[in-house]
Amino acid sequence: MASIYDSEKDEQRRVMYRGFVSEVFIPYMDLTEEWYYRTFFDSGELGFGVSAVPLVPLKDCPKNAVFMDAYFTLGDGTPARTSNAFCIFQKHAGDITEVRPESSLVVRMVSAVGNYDYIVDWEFKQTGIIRVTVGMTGLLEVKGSVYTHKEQIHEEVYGTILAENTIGVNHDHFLIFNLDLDVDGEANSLIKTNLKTSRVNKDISMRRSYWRAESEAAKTESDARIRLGSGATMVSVVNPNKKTKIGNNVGYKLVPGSVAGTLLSDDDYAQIRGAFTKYNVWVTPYNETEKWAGGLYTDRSHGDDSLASWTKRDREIENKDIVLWYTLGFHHVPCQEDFPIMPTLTESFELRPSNFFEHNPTLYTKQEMGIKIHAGSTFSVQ
Ligand SMILES: [Cu+2]
Repeated sequence: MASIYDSEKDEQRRVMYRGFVSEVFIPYMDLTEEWYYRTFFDSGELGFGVSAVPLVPLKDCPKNAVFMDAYFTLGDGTPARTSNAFCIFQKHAGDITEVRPESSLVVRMVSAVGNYDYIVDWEFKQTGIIRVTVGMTGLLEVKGSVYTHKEQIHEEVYGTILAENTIGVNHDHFLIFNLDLDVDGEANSLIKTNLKTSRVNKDISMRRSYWRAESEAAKTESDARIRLGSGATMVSVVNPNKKTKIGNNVGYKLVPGSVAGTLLSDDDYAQIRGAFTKYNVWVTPYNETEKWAGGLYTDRSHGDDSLASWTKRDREIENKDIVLWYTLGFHHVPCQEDFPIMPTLTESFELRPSNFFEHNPTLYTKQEMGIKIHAGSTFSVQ
């Protein structure tokens, strides 16, 4: 749970009940017998949390980090422990915010799933911004080939020749986050803001066009399936029951990072199972059984127990405890520098206060300004 101390109101205000990586979907684009089925669900098939690696002090996390263990259940029901699965530290990156050094609280885990390593940072800033950063590195999934030079290749090889006899196969990385926001309380609504260009009549202004923001609350799940990309659609979660002094609904907006949608067709079996990639944003009413976007038994999934199928019920989502689902994604066409180990590629997104505070909260930052997260213990940034 993440809440932020509002120094003007002198109270802890809730922002997020829970947030986590729900699924990581990596479909490869090779049609051959040995490869066509390689459409990995790193969370549902392999376990994103189970694959968390023990973090090494001073290597994986800085000197001031505190470490926490993780507990999970093995296949036979016995409990198991991963030591140092998380580290939590105050970060002084040398960045500035409003003329003072920025400091933030970072919660980190690293999951080594198959051939890739994912470094996931949840960063809580004094501005109220929650920034989620995913660093990807590791070994490319490559295949052997008879070819030793690009000029020899006159057939579809589904990727790039990276070295002699080695092809790096094209694929996607989609990480879908389950973000159970509780913006200043449980009852929230999704607001879609569309920027629309309007023509201007000559007798009104010297200008011929301008854009205006049109906002509406999503009433049901089908209203909240959103494709991002052009920047003209913005998404925020507001508490419709709470307003600032001057009348705006308190809210948090999603500032997307790398936006990629699926390029596969709806009837492709990989896409039927990974249908949540069809939109970048979905919203569902909170339901404790709906945690895993690819379904509970992902490895046997036919797509009938997944985020895309749940939302077919088109439930009401206005002024309710809602979950925002956001997919961070990119298409990966391998290049030679990715071989044999890919340099870390970093992608991120933000949840950013939007009329949540009366003013820029950092202007009032004193020693007591802080961000509290509850993750078994309580930590705060001073
Ligand atoms: Cu990749």
